Amino acid sequence: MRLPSIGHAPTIPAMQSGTPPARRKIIHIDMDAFFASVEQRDNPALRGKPVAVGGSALRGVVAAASYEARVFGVRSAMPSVTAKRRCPQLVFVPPRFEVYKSVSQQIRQIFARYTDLIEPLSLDEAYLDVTRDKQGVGSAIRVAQRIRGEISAETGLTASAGISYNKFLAKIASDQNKPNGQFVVLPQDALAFVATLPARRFYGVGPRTAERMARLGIHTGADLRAQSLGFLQQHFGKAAEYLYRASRGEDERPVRADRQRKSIGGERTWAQDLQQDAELVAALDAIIDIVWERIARQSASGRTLTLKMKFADFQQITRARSLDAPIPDRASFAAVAHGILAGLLPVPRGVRLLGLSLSGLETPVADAAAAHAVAEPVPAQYRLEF
Ligand code: DCP
Ligand code: MG
Repeated sequence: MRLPSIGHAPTIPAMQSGTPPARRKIIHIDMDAFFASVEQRDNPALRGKPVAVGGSALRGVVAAASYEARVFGVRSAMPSVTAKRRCPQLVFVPPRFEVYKSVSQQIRQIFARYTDLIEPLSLDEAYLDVTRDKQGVGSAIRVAQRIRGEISAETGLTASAGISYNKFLAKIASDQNKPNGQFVVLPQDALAFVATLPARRFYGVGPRTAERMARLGIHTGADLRAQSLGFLQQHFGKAAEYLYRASRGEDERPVRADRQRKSIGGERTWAQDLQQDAELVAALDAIIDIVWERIARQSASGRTLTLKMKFADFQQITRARSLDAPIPDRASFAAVAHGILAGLLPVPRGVRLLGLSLSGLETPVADAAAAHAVAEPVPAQYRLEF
């Protein structure tokens, strides 16, 4: 056989072998009907019922739909009126972001038992590189099973997982056996798997691109793979290279741990534009209260404070000040904020929005490993068994 099976074979360049190179073991984890499942977990009266998280607080849009609601065609991002029409008995529940965030932290702690290479995509989704898992489990399939088991035991919620040798395939795979399932795309099966995928499932292919593809006779991964790079460039511009490679089961993007430490902040738009110095100083005090409360709650500390100001004509400016050491307390935080504002007074025209954010955050101890984790190259002779 010309193509040795993976596990016995060193990495073979894809172009020569026709089998994509397997250098990594990637898991994509995605919680099932996340917000809706949290609400059903915490309120037994909602279990078994069609539930939509959303409503007035999200301007009448469904953020998440329980699986019972999806049977009726209710989907996330759908206007609530449409959802209600499709499913008159639909129960709307307002979102509780603090709870979703804390569940998100819980699942990230579970991931961290197995790898430091964790790249969260949103509250309920992450890529993990488990080429070398911390527990020495050795099998990505087993790691995924264990993670899902621990999520279920510790949060009472279910997750689905996709397992493969790159991000593209792992992400698609996690949808394959949803909810509460997992699916592996082995290197030797990847081309056949990709060939059958509808073009829509490729990242970045929205309804409009899919339509254009259909007009060119491209409906599946196999159709995409049949095109030359030049043809794809001519029709899809910058996306061409990605489509060309993905349709061959290739995606070299590494899992990036802890991409960008987020800032903590807040802002407010006032009903009437503020112009007087005293009004602006008072408004800033209100923002300081809001933002410092958030900082204190998360025990965050950071060195850079940024003030954002949006004028009546929507022009926006930001001014930042960085200290040598983390801002130690509320009084210093307020002093720095007022110092920045003072430099902007008097304002040339009315101000509709003021915001503050703290960045340059110190890495929490629990995340220290992640901040430095990088995917190491895997030696060619490394046995990659999923
Ligand atoms: N979300 C949102 N607005 C959107 C999409 C999602 O607020 N337009 C929120 C609600 C979801 C959560 O993010 O519960 C996760 O999004 P997913 O796309 O993963 O959807 P679900 O987890 O709800 O469902 P699935 O089981 O398909 O993953
Ligand atoms: Mg999800």
